[in-house]
Amino acid sequence: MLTVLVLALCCIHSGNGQTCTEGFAYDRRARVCVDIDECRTVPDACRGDMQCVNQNGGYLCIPRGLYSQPTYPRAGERAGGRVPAIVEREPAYSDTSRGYPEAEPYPLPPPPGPVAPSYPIVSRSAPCILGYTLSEDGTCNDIDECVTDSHQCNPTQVCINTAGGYTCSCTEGYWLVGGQCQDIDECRYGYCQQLCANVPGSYSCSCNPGFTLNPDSRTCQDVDECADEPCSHGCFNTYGSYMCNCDEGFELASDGTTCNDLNECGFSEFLCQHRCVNTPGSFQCHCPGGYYLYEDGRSCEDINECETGNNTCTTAQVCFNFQGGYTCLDQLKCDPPYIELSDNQCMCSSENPACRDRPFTILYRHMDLSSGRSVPADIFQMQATTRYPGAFYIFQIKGPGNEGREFYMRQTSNVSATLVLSRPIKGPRVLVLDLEMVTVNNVINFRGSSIIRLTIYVSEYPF
Ligand SMILES: [Ca+2]
Ligand SMILES: [Ca+2]
Ligand SMILES: [Ca+2]
Ligand SMILES: [Ca+2]
Repeated sequence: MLTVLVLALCCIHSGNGQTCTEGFAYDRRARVCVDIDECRTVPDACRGDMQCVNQNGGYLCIPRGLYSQPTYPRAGERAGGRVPAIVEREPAYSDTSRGYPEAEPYPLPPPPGPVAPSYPIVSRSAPCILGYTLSEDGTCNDIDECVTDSHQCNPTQVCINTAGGYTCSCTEGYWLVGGQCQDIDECRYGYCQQLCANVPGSYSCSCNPGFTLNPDSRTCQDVDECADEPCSHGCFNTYGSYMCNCDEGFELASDGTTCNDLNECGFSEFLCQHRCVNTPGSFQCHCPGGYYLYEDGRSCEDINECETGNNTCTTAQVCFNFQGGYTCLDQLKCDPPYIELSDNQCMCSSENPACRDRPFTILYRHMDLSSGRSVPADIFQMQATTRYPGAFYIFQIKGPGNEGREFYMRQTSNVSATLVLSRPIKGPRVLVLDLEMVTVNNVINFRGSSIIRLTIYVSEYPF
Protein backbone atom coordinates (compact mmCIF):
# COMPACT_ATOMS: atom_id res chain seq x y z
CA MET A 1 0.00 0.00 0.00
CA LEU A 2 2.82 2.42 0.97
CA THR A 3 4.84 1.37 -2.03
CA VAL A 4 1.99 2.12 -4.42
CA LEU A 5 1.57 5.61 -2.95
CA VAL A 6 5.36 6.38 -3.27
CA LEU A 7 5.33 5.16 -6.82
CA ALA A 8 2.37 7.30 -7.58
CA LEU A 9 4.10 10.38 -6.11
CA CYS A 10 7.26 9.41 -7.89
CA CYS A 11 5.40 9.28 -11.21
CA ILE A 12 3.84 12.70 -10.80
CA HIS A 13 7.11 14.45 -10.02
CA SER A 14 9.14 12.70 -12.62
CA GLY A 15 6.65 12.87 -15.48
CA ASN A 16 8.42 15.01 -18.22
CA GLY A 17 7.30 18.35 -16.80
CA GLN A 18 3.73 17.49 -17.65
CA THR A 19 2.60 18.53 -14.22
CA CYS A 20 3.11 22.22 -15.05
CA THR A 21 0.31 24.21 -16.61
CA GLU A 22 0.64 25.25 -20.18
CA GLY A 23 3.27 27.90 -20.72
CA PHE A 24 5.51 26.56 -18.04
CA ALA A 25 8.10 23.78 -18.06
CA TYR A 26 9.29 21.65 -15.09
CA ASP A 27 12.80 22.44 -13.91
CA ARG A 28 14.05 19.21 -12.43
CA ARG A 29 16.88 20.76 -10.61
CA ALA A 30 14.92 23.50 -9.06
CA ARG A 31 11.88 21.24 -8.96
CA VAL A 32 9.64 24.12 -9.98
CA CYS A 33 7.67 25.10 -13.05
CA VAL A 34 9.40 27.86 -14.97
CA ASP A 35 8.08 30.03 -17.71
CA ILE A 36 8.69 29.00 -21.30
CA ASP A 37 9.96 31.77 -23.53
CA GLU A 38 7.64 31.15 -26.45
CA CYS A 39 9.24 33.97 -28.41
CA ARG A 40 12.31 31.78 -28.64
CA THR A 41 10.85 28.34 -28.75
CA VAL A 42 7.75 28.77 -30.90
CA PRO A 43 8.51 29.44 -34.53
CA ASP A 44 6.51 32.38 -35.90
CA ALA A 45 4.76 32.93 -32.64
CA CYS A 46 3.52 36.27 -33.97
CA ARG A 47 2.57 36.93 -37.56
CA GLY A 48 3.37 39.74 -39.86
CA ASP A 49 4.60 42.97 -38.34
CA MET A 50 3.81 41.85 -34.86
CA GLN A 51 6.56 41.55 -32.31
CA CYS A 52 6.58 38.77 -29.80
CA VAL A 53 6.90 39.75 -26.18
CA ASN A 54 7.34 36.91 -23.71
CA GLN A 55 5.20 36.94 -20.63
CA ASN A 56 5.16 34.80 -17.55
CA GLY A 57 3.06 31.83 -18.61
CA GLY A 58 2.40 33.25 -22.08
CA TYR A 59 3.47 35.84 -24.63
CA LEU A 60 2.10 38.90 -26.40
CA CYS A 61 1.95 39.91 -30.03
CA ILE A 62 2.00 43.67 -30.35
CA PRO A 63 2.70 46.11 -33.18
CA ARG A 64 6.41 46.65 -33.44
CA GLY A 65 6.20 50.42 -33.10
CA LEU A 66 4.36 50.17 -29.87
CA TYR A 67 6.81 47.95 -28.11
CA SER A 68 9.16 49.59 -25.72
CA GLN A 69 9.99 47.32 -22.88
CA PRO A 70 8.80 43.95 -21.90
CA THR A 71 7.39 43.63 -18.50
CA TYR A 72 5.43 41.16 -16.49
CA PRO A 73 1.74 41.44 -16.38
CA ARG A 74 0.14 42.27 -13.16
CA ALA A 75 -0.98 39.34 -11.08
CA GLY A 76 -4.62 40.18 -11.62
CA GLU A 77 -4.31 39.78 -15.37
CA ARG A 78 -2.84 36.35 -15.18
CA ALA A 79 -5.30 33.72 -16.00
CA GLY A 80 -4.02 30.26 -15.34
CA GLY A 81 -0.45 31.44 -15.83
CA ARG A 82 -1.00 32.81 -19.34
CA VAL A 83 -2.57 35.77 -21.13
CA PRO A 84 -4.52 34.16 -23.90
CA ALA A 85 -6.89 37.08 -24.33
CA ILE A 86 -4.21 39.27 -25.80
CA VAL A 87 -2.42 36.73 -27.96
CA GLU A 88 -4.28 36.47 -31.28
CA ARG A 89 -5.98 39.86 -31.10
CA GLU A 90 -5.56 40.73 -34.68
CA PRO A 91 -8.65 42.96 -35.01
CA ALA A 92 -7.01 45.36 -32.62
CA TYR A 93 -4.64 46.48 -35.28
CA SER A 94 -6.31 45.43 -38.48
CA ASP A 95 -8.97 48.09 -38.00
CA THR A 96 -6.42 50.81 -38.29
CA SER A 97 -6.34 50.29 -42.03
CA ARG A 98 -9.83 51.77 -42.24
CA GLY A 99 -8.74 54.95 -40.57
CA TYR A 100 -11.03 54.61 -37.63
CA PRO A 101 -11.75 51.99 -35.06
CA GLU A 102 -15.00 50.26 -34.62
CA ALA A 103 -15.89 48.05 -31.76
CA GLU A 104 -12.38 47.31 -30.55
CA PRO A 105 -10.21 50.37 -30.44
CA TYR A 106 -6.63 49.63 -29.71
CA PRO A 107 -4.60 51.76 -27.38
CA LEU A 108 -2.42 54.44 -28.83
CA PRO A 109 1.22 54.51 -27.83
CA PRO A 110 2.11 56.49 -24.79
CA PRO A 111 3.42 59.97 -25.38
CA PRO A 112 7.15 60.37 -26.08
CA GLY A 113 9.42 60.61 -23.15
CA PRO A 114 9.63 58.25 -20.24
CA VAL A 115 8.33 54.90 -21.22
CA ALA A 116 5.29 53.74 -19.34
CA PRO A 117 6.45 51.00 -17.03
CA SER A 118 3.24 49.08 -17.10
CA TYR A 119 2.84 48.25 -20.78
CA PRO A 120 0.81 46.51 -22.17
CA ILE A 121 -1.75 47.85 -19.72
CA VAL A 122 -4.05 50.13 -21.65
CA SER A 123 -3.50 53.73 -20.84
CA ARG A 124 -6.82 55.27 -19.77
CA SER A 125 -5.69 58.74 -20.65
CA ALA A 126 -4.71 57.99 -24.23
CA PRO A 127 -6.67 60.09 -26.74
CA CYS A 128 -8.75 58.60 -29.52
CA ILE A 129 -8.26 59.57 -33.14
CA LEU A 130 -9.82 62.74 -34.36
CA GLY A 131 -13.54 62.64 -34.18
CA TYR A 132 -13.69 60.16 -31.37
CA THR A 133 -13.78 60.54 -27.69
CA LEU A 134 -12.84 58.07 -25.00
CA SER A 135 -15.69 56.72 -22.99
CA GLU A 136 -15.52 55.39 -19.46
CA ASP A 137 -15.42 51.79 -20.59
CA GLY A 138 -12.27 52.56 -22.52
CA THR A 139 -13.74 52.56 -25.99
CA CYS A 140 -13.59 55.41 -28.47
CA ASN A 141 -17.01 56.76 -29.36
CA ASP A 142 -17.83 58.98 -32.27
CA ILE A 143 -18.35 62.62 -31.44
CA ASP A 144 -21.70 63.90 -32.71
CA GLU A 145 -20.52 67.30 -33.85
CA CYS A 146 -24.08 68.23 -34.87
CA VAL A 147 -25.32 67.81 -31.31
CA THR A 148 -22.35 69.28 -29.60
CA ASP A 149 -22.54 72.26 -31.95
CA SER A 150 -18.92 71.86 -32.87
CA HIS A 151 -19.61 71.74 -36.61
CA GLN A 152 -18.80 74.39 -39.17
CA CYS A 153 -21.98 74.21 -41.27
CA ASN A 154 -23.42 77.57 -42.15
CA PRO A 155 -26.92 78.45 -41.00
CA THR A 156 -28.50 77.52 -44.31
CA GLN A 157 -27.02 74.08 -44.15
CA VAL A 158 -27.93 71.02 -42.24
CA CYS A 159 -25.34 69.13 -40.22
CA ILE A 160 -25.34 65.39 -40.65
CA ASN A 161 -23.22 63.39 -38.22
CA THR A 162 -21.04 60.65 -39.61
CA ALA A 163 -18.71 58.16 -37.98
CA GLY A 164 -15.64 60.17 -37.09
CA GLY A 165 -16.88 63.33 -38.71
CA TYR A 166 -19.91 65.16 -40.12
CA THR A 167 -21.11 66.64 -43.39
CA CYS A 168 -22.94 69.81 -44.25
CA SER A 169 -25.68 69.47 -46.78
CA CYS A 170 -28.82 71.15 -48.00
CA THR A 171 -32.22 69.83 -47.19
CA GLU A 172 -34.58 68.65 -49.88
CA GLY A 173 -35.72 71.45 -52.11
CA TYR A 174 -32.47 73.37 -51.74
CA TRP A 175 -29.24 73.13 -53.55
CA LEU A 176 -25.78 74.41 -52.85
CA VAL A 177 -24.92 77.59 -54.72
CA GLY A 178 -21.76 79.40 -53.69
CA GLY A 179 -21.64 77.62 -50.37
CA GLN A 180 -25.18 78.63 -49.52
CA CYS A 181 -28.28 76.53 -49.70
CA GLN A 182 -30.69 78.20 -52.05
CA ASP A 183 -34.28 77.26 -52.82
CA ILE A 184 -34.76 75.34 -56.04
CA ASP A 185 -37.32 77.08 -58.25
CA GLU A 186 -39.02 73.91 -59.37
CA CYS A 187 -41.50 75.88 -61.45
CA ARG A 188 -38.73 76.96 -63.82
CA TYR A 189 -37.97 73.34 -64.52
CA GLY A 190 -41.51 72.33 -65.39
CA TYR A 191 -42.15 70.17 -62.39
CA CYS A 192 -45.87 70.86 -62.67
CA GLN A 193 -48.04 69.98 -65.65
CA GLN A 194 -50.29 73.02 -65.29
CA LEU A 195 -50.04 75.53 -62.45
CA CYS A 196 -46.98 75.82 -60.25
CA ALA A 197 -46.24 77.84 -57.13
CA ASN A 198 -42.66 77.94 -55.90
CA VAL A 199 -42.18 78.13 -52.16
CA PRO A 200 -38.95 78.06 -50.15
CA GLY A 201 -37.77 74.48 -49.94
CA SER A 202 -40.62 73.13 -51.98
CA TYR A 203 -43.28 73.81 -54.59
CA SER A 204 -46.88 73.03 -55.09
CA CYS A 205 -48.71 72.11 -58.26
CA SER A 206 -52.30 72.85 -58.97
CA CYS A 207 -54.61 72.47 -61.91
CA ASN A 208 -56.80 74.66 -64.04
CA PRO A 209 -60.52 74.54 -63.46
CA GLY A 210 -61.94 71.32 -64.81
CA PHE A 211 -58.86 69.34 -63.84
CA THR A 212 -57.84 67.55 -60.70
CA LEU A 213 -54.38 66.90 -59.37
CA ASN A 214 -53.21 63.34 -59.74
CA PRO A 215 -51.79 61.40 -56.78
CA ASP A 216 -48.32 62.19 -58.12
CA SER A 217 -49.04 65.82 -57.10
CA ARG A 218 -47.66 67.00 -60.43
CA THR A 219 -49.91 66.02 -63.30
CA CYS A 220 -53.52 66.94 -63.85
CA GLN A 221 -56.37 64.92 -65.22
CA ASP A 222 -59.69 65.95 -66.63
CA VAL A 223 -62.61 65.93 -64.24
CA ASP A 224 -65.57 63.96 -65.53
CA GLU A 225 -68.14 66.49 -64.42
CA CYS A 226 -70.90 64.39 -65.91
CA ALA A 227 -70.46 61.87 -63.13
CA ASP A 228 -72.09 64.37 -60.79
CA GLU A 229 -74.98 64.83 -63.20
CA PRO A 230 -74.79 68.61 -63.44
CA CYS A 231 -77.07 68.83 -66.47
CA SER A 232 -80.83 68.75 -66.48
CA HIS A 233 -80.77 66.53 -69.54
CA GLY A 234 -77.75 65.33 -71.53
CA CYS A 235 -74.13 65.76 -70.51
CA PHE A 236 -70.96 65.50 -72.59
CA ASN A 237 -67.66 65.39 -70.82
CA THR A 238 -64.89 67.33 -72.55
CA TYR A 239 -61.21 67.77 -71.81
CA GLY A 240 -61.17 70.42 -69.12
CA SER A 241 -64.87 71.04 -69.12
CA TYR A 242 -68.26 69.58 -70.03
CA MET A 243 -71.30 70.49 -72.06
CA CYS A 244 -74.99 70.13 -71.43
CA ASN A 245 -77.58 69.63 -74.07
CA CYS A 246 -81.31 69.45 -73.93
CA ASP A 247 -83.95 67.12 -75.20
CA GLU A 248 -86.01 68.19 -78.17
CA GLY A 249 -88.43 70.91 -77.24
CA PHE A 250 -86.13 72.39 -74.63
CA GLU A 251 -83.42 74.99 -74.79
CA LEU A 252 -80.37 75.45 -72.63
CA ALA A 253 -80.73 78.22 -70.10
CA SER A 254 -78.09 80.88 -69.61
CA ASP A 255 -76.62 78.91 -66.71
CA GLY A 256 -75.54 76.27 -69.21
CA THR A 257 -77.02 73.39 -67.28
CA THR A 258 -80.74 73.91 -66.94
CA CYS A 259 -83.11 73.06 -69.75
CA ASN A 260 -86.09 75.30 -70.25
CA ASP A 261 -89.15 74.39 -72.20
CA LEU A 262 -89.39 75.99 -75.60
CA ASN A 263 -92.58 77.92 -76.18
CA GLU A 264 -93.18 76.66 -79.67
CA CYS A 265 -96.46 78.52 -79.79
CA GLY A 266 -94.55 81.78 -79.69
CA PHE A 267 -92.56 80.90 -82.79
CA SER A 268 -95.36 81.17 -85.26
CA GLU A 269 -99.05 81.80 -85.16
CA PHE A 270 -99.40 79.38 -88.04
CA LEU A 271 -98.11 76.45 -86.05
CA CYS A 272 -101.64 75.41 -85.25
CA GLN A 273 -104.63 76.05 -87.40
CA HIS A 274 -106.69 77.07 -84.42
CA ARG A 275 -105.09 77.24 -80.99
CA CYS A 276 -101.62 76.33 -79.75
CA VAL A 277 -101.09 75.11 -76.19
CA ASN A 278 -97.54 74.97 -74.97
CA THR A 279 -96.50 71.87 -73.03
CA PRO A 280 -93.20 70.96 -71.38
CA GLY A 281 -90.98 69.80 -74.19
CA SER A 282 -93.64 70.14 -76.80
CA PHE A 283 -96.89 71.83 -77.76
CA GLN A 284 -100.33 70.78 -78.75
CA CYS A 285 -102.87 72.10 -81.20
CA HIS A 286 -106.44 72.35 -80.18
CA CYS A 287 -109.50 72.63 -82.34
CA PRO A 288 -112.82 74.24 -81.54
CA GLY A 289 -115.97 72.25 -81.00
CA GLY A 290 -117.25 70.62 -84.13
CA TYR A 291 -113.73 69.90 -85.35
CA TYR A 292 -111.18 67.20 -84.74
CA LEU A 293 -107.42 67.48 -84.92
CA TYR A 294 -106.21 66.12 -88.20
CA GLU A 295 -103.45 63.56 -88.27
CA ASP A 296 -100.91 66.24 -89.14
CA GLY A 297 -101.37 67.45 -85.56
CA ARG A 298 -102.10 71.01 -86.50
CA SER A 299 -105.07 71.17 -88.86
CA CYS A 300 -108.66 71.13 -87.78
CA GLU A 301 -111.10 69.04 -89.72
CA ASP A 302 -114.80 69.38 -89.52
CA ILE A 303 -116.60 66.58 -87.81
CA ASN A 304 -119.27 65.30 -90.15
CA GLU A 305 -121.94 64.77 -87.55
CA CYS A 306 -124.27 63.50 -90.18
CA GLU A 307 -121.93 60.66 -91.03
CA THR A 308 -120.77 59.86 -87.54
CA GLY A 309 -124.37 59.74 -86.33
CA ASN A 310 -123.44 62.04 -83.49
CA ASN A 311 -126.34 64.39 -84.22
CA THR A 312 -129.75 65.19 -82.85
CA CYS A 313 -131.70 64.97 -86.07
CA THR A 314 -134.88 62.95 -86.03
CA THR A 315 -135.65 60.38 -88.64
CA ALA A 316 -138.07 62.83 -90.22
CA GLN A 317 -135.33 65.40 -90.61
CA VAL A 318 -132.42 65.59 -92.96
CA CYS A 319 -129.03 66.15 -91.44
CA PHE A 320 -126.93 68.79 -93.12
CA ASN A 321 -123.32 69.00 -92.25
CA PHE A 322 -121.31 72.19 -92.48
CA GLN A 323 -117.92 73.39 -91.27
CA GLY A 324 -117.92 73.41 -87.51
CA GLY A 325 -121.47 72.18 -87.09
CA TYR A 326 -124.52 70.68 -88.63
CA THR A 327 -128.17 71.38 -88.83
CA CYS A 328 -131.32 69.33 -89.04
CA LEU A 329 -133.51 70.21 -91.96
CA ASP A 330 -137.18 69.68 -91.59
CA GLN A 331 -139.05 67.96 -94.29
CA LEU A 332 -139.95 70.38 -97.03
CA LYS A 333 -143.38 71.96 -96.65
CA CYS A 334 -144.48 74.11 -99.49
CA ASP A 335 -146.47 77.18 -98.64
CA PRO A 336 -149.70 77.48 -100.61
CA PRO A 337 -150.29 78.10 -103.39
CA TYR A 338 -147.12 76.14 -103.91
CA ILE A 339 -147.30 72.45 -104.00
CA GLU A 340 -144.52 69.97 -103.48
CA LEU A 341 -142.86 68.87 -106.66
CA SER A 342 -140.07 66.85 -105.04
CA ASP A 343 -138.50 66.65 -101.60
CA ASN A 344 -136.61 69.92 -102.24
CA GLN A 345 -138.74 71.72 -104.78
CA CYS A 346 -142.07 73.54 -104.66
CA MET A 347 -144.09 74.49 -107.68
CA CYS A 348 -146.81 76.96 -108.34
CA SER A 349 -149.01 75.65 -111.16
CA SER A 350 -149.55 77.95 -114.09
CA GLU A 351 -153.11 76.89 -114.12
CA ASN A 352 -153.57 78.35 -110.68
CA PRO A 353 -154.50 82.03 -110.98
CA ALA A 354 -152.88 82.65 -107.62
CA CYS A 355 -149.60 81.73 -109.17
CA ARG A 356 -149.54 84.61 -111.58
CA ASP A 357 -146.47 86.80 -111.07
CA ARG A 358 -145.00 84.18 -108.75
CA PRO A 359 -141.92 82.13 -109.53
CA PHE A 360 -142.87 78.93 -111.21
CA THR A 361 -140.63 76.80 -109.05
CA ILE A 362 -138.66 77.25 -105.86
CA LEU A 363 -135.70 74.89 -105.49
CA TYR A 364 -134.23 74.63 -102.00
CA ARG A 365 -130.47 74.29 -101.78
CA HIS A 366 -128.02 74.39 -98.88
CA MET A 367 -124.35 75.08 -98.90
CA ASP A 368 -121.64 75.94 -96.43
CA LEU A 369 -119.06 78.66 -96.66
CA SER A 370 -115.95 79.27 -94.68
CA SER A 371 -115.72 82.45 -92.74
CA GLY A 372 -113.32 84.95 -94.19
CA ARG A 373 -113.00 83.18 -97.47
CA SER A 374 -110.90 85.16 -99.87
CA VAL A 375 -112.77 87.16 -102.48
CA PRO A 376 -113.84 87.20 -105.17
CA ALA A 377 -114.91 83.57 -105.13
CA ASP A 378 -117.32 81.67 -107.31
CA ILE A 379 -119.43 79.79 -104.88
CA PHE A 380 -122.51 78.58 -106.70
CA GLN A 381 -123.61 77.94 -110.23
CA MET A 382 -127.06 77.91 -111.72
CA GLN A 383 -128.18 76.95 -115.21
CA ALA A 384 -131.36 76.75 -117.19
CA THR A 385 -132.49 73.17 -117.55
CA THR A 386 -134.89 73.74 -120.38
CA ARG A 387 -134.26 75.93 -123.35
CA TYR A 388 -136.87 77.50 -125.41
CA PRO A 389 -136.08 78.72 -128.89
CA GLY A 390 -135.86 82.48 -128.92
CA ALA A 391 -135.78 82.67 -125.11
CA PHE A 392 -133.09 84.35 -123.06
CA TYR A 393 -132.33 84.22 -119.38
CA ILE A 394 -131.67 86.80 -116.70
CA PHE A 395 -130.00 85.78 -113.44
CA GLN A 396 -130.31 87.96 -110.37
CA ILE A 397 -130.41 87.95 -106.58
CA LYS A 398 -133.81 88.77 -105.24
CA GLY A 399 -135.27 89.72 -101.93
CA PRO A 400 -133.50 90.00 -98.56
CA GLY A 401 -130.25 88.27 -97.68
CA ASN A 402 -127.88 90.43 -99.65
CA GLU A 403 -128.24 93.73 -97.83
CA GLY A 404 -124.53 93.77 -97.23
CA ARG A 405 -124.02 93.30 -100.97
CA GLU A 406 -121.58 90.49 -100.36
CA PHE A 407 -122.82 88.62 -103.45
CA TYR A 408 -123.56 89.26 -107.07
CA MET A 409 -124.53 87.17 -110.04
CA ARG A 410 -122.22 86.92 -112.99
CA GLN A 411 -123.65 85.49 -116.16
CA THR A 412 -121.32 82.97 -117.65
CA SER A 413 -123.33 82.04 -120.75
CA ASN A 414 -126.71 82.53 -122.26
CA VAL A 415 -128.07 79.86 -119.98
CA SER A 416 -125.86 79.94 -116.89
CA ALA A 417 -124.59 82.24 -114.19
CA THR A 418 -122.36 82.06 -111.16
CA LEU A 419 -122.94 83.42 -107.69
CA VAL A 420 -119.85 85.36 -106.74
CA LEU A 421 -118.80 86.25 -103.21
CA SER A 422 -117.45 89.73 -103.57
CA ARG A 423 -116.83 90.75 -99.96
CA PRO A 424 -115.45 88.77 -97.08
CA ILE A 425 -118.14 87.42 -94.88
CA LYS A 426 -117.75 86.63 -91.24
CA GLY A 427 -119.53 83.82 -89.48
CA PRO A 428 -121.14 82.21 -87.81
CA ARG A 429 -124.03 83.20 -89.92
CA VAL A 430 -126.87 81.71 -91.93
CA LEU A 431 -127.84 83.52 -95.11
CA VAL A 432 -130.74 82.80 -97.37
CA LEU A 433 -130.45 84.03 -100.94
CA ASP A 434 -133.13 83.82 -103.59
CA LEU A 435 -131.37 83.34 -106.88
CA GLU A 436 -133.79 84.10 -109.62
CA MET A 437 -133.63 83.02 -113.20
CA VAL A 438 -135.98 84.97 -115.43
CA THR A 439 -136.89 83.45 -118.75
CA VAL A 440 -137.88 85.93 -121.43
CA ASN A 441 -139.29 84.89 -124.79
CA ASN A 442 -140.34 87.82 -126.84
CA VAL A 443 -141.50 85.62 -129.72
CA ILE A 444 -144.30 84.16 -127.75
CA ASN A 445 -144.37 87.09 -125.34
CA PHE A 446 -143.51 84.89 -122.35
CA ARG A 447 -141.87 85.94 -119.14
CA GLY A 448 -141.48 83.58 -116.26
CA SER A 449 -139.11 82.94 -113.39
CA SER A 450 -137.87 80.20 -111.14
CA ILE A 451 -135.93 80.52 -107.90
CA ILE A 452 -133.20 78.69 -106.13
CA ARG A 453 -133.52 79.43 -102.42
CA LEU A 454 -129.95 79.00 -101.31
CA THR A 455 -129.24 78.73 -97.59
CA ILE A 456 -125.58 79.44 -96.83
CA TYR A 457 -124.08 78.35 -93.54
CA VAL A 458 -121.10 80.56 -92.87
CA SER A 459 -118.73 78.90 -90.42
CA GLU A 460 -117.31 80.66 -87.40
CA TYR A 461 -113.74 79.83 -88.35
CA PRO A 462 -111.95 80.14 -91.62
CA PHE A 463 -111.69 76.39 -91.89
CA1 LIG B 1 -38.83 75.73 -54.24
CA1 LIG C 1 -64.24 67.32 -68.19
CA1 LIG D 1 -93.02 73.58 -75.18
CA1 LIG E 1 -119.79 69.50 -89.22
